[in-house]
Amino acid sequence: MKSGILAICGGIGGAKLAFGLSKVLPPEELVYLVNTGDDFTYLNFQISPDLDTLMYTLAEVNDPERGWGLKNETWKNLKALKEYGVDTWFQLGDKDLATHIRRTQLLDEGKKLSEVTKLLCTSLGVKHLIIPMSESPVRTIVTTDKGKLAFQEYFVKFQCKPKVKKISYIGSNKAEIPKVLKKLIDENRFSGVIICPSNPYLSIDPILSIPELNLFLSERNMPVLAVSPIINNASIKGPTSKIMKEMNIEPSVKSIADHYSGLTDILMVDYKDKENIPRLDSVSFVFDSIYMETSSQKINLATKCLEALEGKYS
Ligand code: FO1
Repeated sequence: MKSGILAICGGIGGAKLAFGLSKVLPPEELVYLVNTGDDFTYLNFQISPDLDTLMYTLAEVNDPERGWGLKNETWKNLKALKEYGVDTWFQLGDKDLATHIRRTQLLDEGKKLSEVTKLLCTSLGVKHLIIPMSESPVRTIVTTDKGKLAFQEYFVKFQCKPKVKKISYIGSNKAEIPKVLKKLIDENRFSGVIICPSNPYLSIDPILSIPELNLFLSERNMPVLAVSPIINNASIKGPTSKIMKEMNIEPSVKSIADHYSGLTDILMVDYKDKENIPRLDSVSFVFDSIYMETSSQKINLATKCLEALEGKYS
């Protein structure tokens, strides 16, 4: 890669913009850095939900309705496990299961998560490089009124119902940054960074909690643009605004601007929030329609983000 964009993302919201970007920039000009704080071991398989959501999305085999997993999925294995009395609170589809079997097999052979991700992506025809934030485990732990919960317990088993008190990222201080990412950073290959509209606390902060990656963004020599996950004081989808309220943070674009303060230069917000913009010297705001459902909305927003990074809005 000569000089390109680093897109930081995790989860379903982030994958929408990530898809748009993949349609605008070729693999030589775009790399994805993905949250692995949601990863866990389930039924002895190594599961990396955010890596898979992005991989399936770019391969265009994702299920658009559920947001996660594969389209045209079947659930025979899940049904059979249930018949054996297995607690199947985390649903693995038959085809999706192949991804987890293969990932676990390759990791057991001693391959790094970044290598495994590349191999899986190649098999699915994904040409853009997807890099996990860490080779070693970094785990998001949600402290709630029901106690400490591992991310997937909080998110899937308890469906984000417990009240969030604190979110921690265990292992981030000794995270092993993938060599391929280190090299791109050291060689100044990025001309801009886009933080996708993923949940800031659950999907982006695990990445920012890794000291080396935080330093890369704080001491940046290229512009960083973040897309707000909030429109009109509510999350676009998912539990972002619920979590913000529980942590006594007002769900607003101002709070998002404060959250990313020092790490971003540009915040892309929805036209609907034009009246809610705080005066901040460090951040410039750009406006567009940031709700994405169709492919053309995703491509449009990706194009607008790139134009904003190029200074076309300033
Ligand atoms: N999300 C659910 O709400 N229920 C599930 O049973 C579930 C299974 C699942 C399996 C594989 C996978 O890659 C993702 C899966 N997800 C499921 C989504 C996942 O929990 C979340 O999208 C992310 O971790 C949040 O970014």
